[in-house]
Amino acid sequence: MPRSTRSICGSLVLGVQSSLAPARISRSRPRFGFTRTTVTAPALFKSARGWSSTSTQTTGTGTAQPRPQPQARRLLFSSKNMADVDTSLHASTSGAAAIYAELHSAPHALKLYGGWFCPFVQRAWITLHEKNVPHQYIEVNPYQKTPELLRLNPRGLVPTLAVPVPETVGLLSTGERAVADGSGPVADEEAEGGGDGGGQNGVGAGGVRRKPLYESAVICEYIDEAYASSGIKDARFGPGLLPPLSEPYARARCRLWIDHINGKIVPGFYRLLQHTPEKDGEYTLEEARAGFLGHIKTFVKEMEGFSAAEKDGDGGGGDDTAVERALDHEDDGPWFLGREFSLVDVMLAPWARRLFLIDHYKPGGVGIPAVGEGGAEEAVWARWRRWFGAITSRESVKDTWSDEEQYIAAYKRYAEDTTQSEVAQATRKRQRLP
Ligand SMILES: N[C@@H](CCC(=O)N[C@@H](CS)C(=O)NCC(=O)O)C(=O)O
Repeated sequence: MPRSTRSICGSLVLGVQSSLAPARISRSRPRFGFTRTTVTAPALFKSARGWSSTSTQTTGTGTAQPRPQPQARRLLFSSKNMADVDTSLHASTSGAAAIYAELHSAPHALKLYGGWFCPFVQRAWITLHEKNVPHQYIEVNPYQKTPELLRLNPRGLVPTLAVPVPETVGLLSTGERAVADGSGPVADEEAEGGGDGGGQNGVGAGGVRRKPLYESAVICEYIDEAYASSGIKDARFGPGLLPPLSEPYARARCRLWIDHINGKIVPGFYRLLQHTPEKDGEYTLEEARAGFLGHIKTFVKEMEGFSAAEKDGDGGGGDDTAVERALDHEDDGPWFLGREFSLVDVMLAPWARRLFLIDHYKPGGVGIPAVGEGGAEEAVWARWRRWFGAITSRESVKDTWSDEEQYIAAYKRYAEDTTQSEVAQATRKRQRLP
């Protein structure tokens, strides 16, 4: 049976607006024709320490940028000499993501340290949303490499998850136990002004111990396993995002295609986005685009509803019957596994959502053909469009998405290949992504 889509944010928007007493939600039409939604509430600006977003300046892109406070300026040149294009990123979420972040801004034993712009973070955020897991979202700028972030994650990357340690649960009262297993809010050390939950093996003043976890794919699997509902009477958390343990092959196959996303599609995305004319001697934009589209097509042919007969052909066949067959699976659901939404969909969602950046910045765009223009591969692209439409309409994806103009400003440094992010450096050197 298809799973019902839960809307956490959608159903809470009105409540949020009224509960944010000082909040103001305004809309304006900026450049690029996108509608900008800005939520202005002190609580929203819980950003990296030493980074006060209440003081802003306007850049050439028309995007309000935080003016670094003295402490932040020192940090700019501390652990890693990151380019200004990285350290001066917009400091906080906006649009729907700002509302979702505000809903999860109260201190909680389970903490997600993230950056609004980061697709790896969005994976973890989508998973928390899908599973309906209570947590605290803390916005940080990973290019600042604060001691707090490095203490939790020596790689200095987001997402980083601070996980309540189960061993302490037995020491807690019933209410605190609910908190430590992530099912309720906590008045812990955050209320005293603490920030990182005690770091590795640290004990907060509230007595909750936490351990860090990082790597988005690992975090998502952890959340899925740790917050599994234990039966029909315990439906606190959303459905599992991998096939059941009784289907080991199906689980392994999901991991196989997650590996394809991580090892082929995601690197192909950055290779295409970071292409500049100066690189033509090394590889052309056309080659980068063809490589990326090739990885997408390989993936689409593995989707449920793309038949074996079509897979055998070079692209599914462009004749009307093949296209109809590819589209004739409406009832089977649009997801990689058909009706079941899974971690495979989660893993690709953030980059699918960011494809418009390639259209925005690169001549010729992503190159995915419009309806009816896929030629011999129309059936493949028809199946892709069905998945793409579904994933970009999914509540968890929409609720963790900031205003598009903010992404356009943030990804300019990738499009111009000026960022010193670890992902970009690895892409330049054709190394495995961090
Ligand atoms: N493999 C990591 C990659 C995470 C990652 O690269 N995050 C970026 C933000 S999108 C980051 O923290 N960059 C900081 C840096 O490059 O120094 C994961 O899947 O979590």
